[in-house]
Amino acid sequence: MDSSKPAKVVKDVVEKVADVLTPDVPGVPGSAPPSLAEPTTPHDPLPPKPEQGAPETRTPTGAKTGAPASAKAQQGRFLTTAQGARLRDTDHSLKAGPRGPVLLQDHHFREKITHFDHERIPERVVHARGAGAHGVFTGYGTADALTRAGFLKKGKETDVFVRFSTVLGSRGSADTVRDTRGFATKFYTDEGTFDLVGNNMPVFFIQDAIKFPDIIHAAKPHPDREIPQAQSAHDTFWDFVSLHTEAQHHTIWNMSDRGIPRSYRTMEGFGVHTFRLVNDAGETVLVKFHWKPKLGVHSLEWEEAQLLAGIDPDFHRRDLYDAIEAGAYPEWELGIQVFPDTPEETFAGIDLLDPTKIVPEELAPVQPVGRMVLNRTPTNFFAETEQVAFHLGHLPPGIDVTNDPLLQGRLFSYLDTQLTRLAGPNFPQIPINRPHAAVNDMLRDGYHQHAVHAGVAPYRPNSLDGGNPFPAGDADHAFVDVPVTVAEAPKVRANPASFDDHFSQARLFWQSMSPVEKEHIVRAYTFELGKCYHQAIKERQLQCLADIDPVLCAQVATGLGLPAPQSTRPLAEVTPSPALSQVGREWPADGRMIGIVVDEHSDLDGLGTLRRAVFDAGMVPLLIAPHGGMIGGLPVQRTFATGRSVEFDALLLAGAPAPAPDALPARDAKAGAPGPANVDPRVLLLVQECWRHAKAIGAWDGGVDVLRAAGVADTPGVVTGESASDVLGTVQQLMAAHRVWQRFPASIA
Ligand code: HDE
Repeated sequence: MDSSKPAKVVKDVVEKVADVLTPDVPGVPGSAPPSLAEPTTPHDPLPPKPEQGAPETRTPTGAKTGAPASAKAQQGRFLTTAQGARLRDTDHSLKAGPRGPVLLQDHHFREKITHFDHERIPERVVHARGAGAHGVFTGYGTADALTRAGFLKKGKETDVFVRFSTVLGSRGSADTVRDTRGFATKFYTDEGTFDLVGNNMPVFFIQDAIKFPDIIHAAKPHPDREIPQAQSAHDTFWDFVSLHTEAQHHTIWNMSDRGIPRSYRTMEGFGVHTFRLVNDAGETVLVKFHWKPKLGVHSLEWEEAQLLAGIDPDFHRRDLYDAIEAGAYPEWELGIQVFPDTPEETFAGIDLLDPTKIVPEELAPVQPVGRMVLNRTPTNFFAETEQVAFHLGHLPPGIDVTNDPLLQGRLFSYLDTQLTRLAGPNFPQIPINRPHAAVNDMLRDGYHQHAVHAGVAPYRPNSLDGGNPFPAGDADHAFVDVPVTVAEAPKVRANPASFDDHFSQARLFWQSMSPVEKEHIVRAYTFELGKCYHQAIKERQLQCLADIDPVLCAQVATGLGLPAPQSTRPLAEVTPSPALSQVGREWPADGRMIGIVVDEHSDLDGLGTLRRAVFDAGMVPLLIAPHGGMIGGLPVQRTFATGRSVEFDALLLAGAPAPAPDALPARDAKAGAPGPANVDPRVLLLVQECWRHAKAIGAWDGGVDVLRAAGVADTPGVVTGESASDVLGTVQQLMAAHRVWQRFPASIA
């Protein structure tokens, strides 16, 4: 499929986004709410979607058995029991008289309540909070010389399902917490499912999977009070990472803006480990996988993230679904860094088996091998997003693993965890997990067996089922384990000596940041360590920071009110990697949200033209007015009571609304005296927050008075003019850089 849309389509798309975000307004064509009365005429359910079907039952040779493909989720017009008996009442339990006790014989009551009692399954032990989407991957054919994997061939389209997640929080936790994000992709390839189970950061806290319970126990809420939720800002996390110094590189990524993405759509993804590709000739290369977002890598500002956790805890989930449902499909390119498969398994002196190390893109460029477009939201969250089961051992021919000890341990964990989470070994038969390749295994029985296997000989060799199933030959695209030589070595519990360098790449990351990104990192460490109760933990982490960079250490120490320790080791000479910085480039502003503050005195005729101009620029205008309903013949999407700055990427002020009756009186913070009384205080807050979060602001007419009242007129990134058309173009240009970076004080060089 081709998502490169002509301008007209983009315009339709953003209009649809605005519709999605527009509440129903009585009397407006196309937005009349449905009747509030309960419908009583029986009619068919919504047509089932393909994924609602249960797995087909097949013979050992792969042919359909003819047995019914089991029940669809919803059939027929009438309410039934789980056994299909029609019901006439589901609102009253069977009682001995209207005031009598409920009878044990009420089988419908017992079925309904028993099923309800068991609706919840264990949440994922990590990555419990997530959001998923369907899409399509199209290969470029650029990796043909390196791998036999068919889904990477030129023009080949493969269905995918992606689940994004946070790591630490429970299922109901907020989206915008500071954390690593999961980026797991299931490619339903013709040659078997491939799961690329990555993160939005290219390194990990530990080098050996046996440490995973340690880092997770340290980062999860304290076992006594079960707080804090979805946070690393607490003693046990910092206790562990300051003692276990191999975690320092991943930790500085978490403390950077990467830990608080603006959107799932603006995240990079990384396979983290080094994988091995093998081509038809059996030749191999080592690779690292990267996802590059079309919209660039962008983040929230920490205060925005904190506000959003309360104002809209579902911010990332909503953003993903709104964009897809409006047709503004999120897009990434899949790329690989390629390294020769040498016995040392190193590149430019970097150990490729060490998952706490990156290979800078300047040394090994990321080469695009395909493109992914997410174009469909799940039909049912539980059935798809909750039940999807990823596993690193889901590999198609042409992609194999390496000896990275973290990767090796994950090969055990992901299969194991599904046995508890999805209650048994038949989870591959759940519709979302079903391979799109033909399956003919000899696995039988077990809890929740949905397939009705025919034949009598699920073993090999056999003659009774005609010898089926047969091993695939060389020409049949079988998975072949690459016969890598394993060096003769003693069995030991030890790491290679090259794994001992824990600081030089954390320093490389720090040195690659722009001043404003460094400032954010300092603030993040200061916040997180400031939340710790134990002085010794803060001091120990400051020692680690001193071994990363003395400037970083000194700044955080100042914030904590502690002395900055000296480095205990020589600081590595590093060459910064500009590719690690998010600042300094320009990106498309597609799908960005523009808030437009209007009131009854605004140039209402010009409003329609303004909205059109924002649409035409590929962005989404949201009108913010003192009241709901309509203004100037246009629907109001946010009121001063429901809108908050964190939702918008830029703000336009087309009016100076006076305080509405539901506004709190404005007060001057210092004196407790009345503030600028002529502007609604919520508009002032909107403007001041947007300014603080370095968002572009444009104003004309009465809007210019609001800028003055808010104290932000004539500052960087605040544009004024005679009319909307004067300011919109400049605001748009400012947005290409994501934020007005010069508004942040850059005290660190
Ligand atoms: Fe995971 N991880 N992990 N992890 N991980 C899980 O599997 C584990 C690691 C990642 O959306 C679990 O099905 C171990 C690195 C993602 O369903 C579990 C180790 C990376 C997801 C598990 C790691 C990840 C998981 C929990 C250390 C990035 C969510 C539920 C060796 C490359 C997948 C589940 C989804 C989920 C184990 C480290 C990414 C327990 C033992 C490194 C994106 O199996």
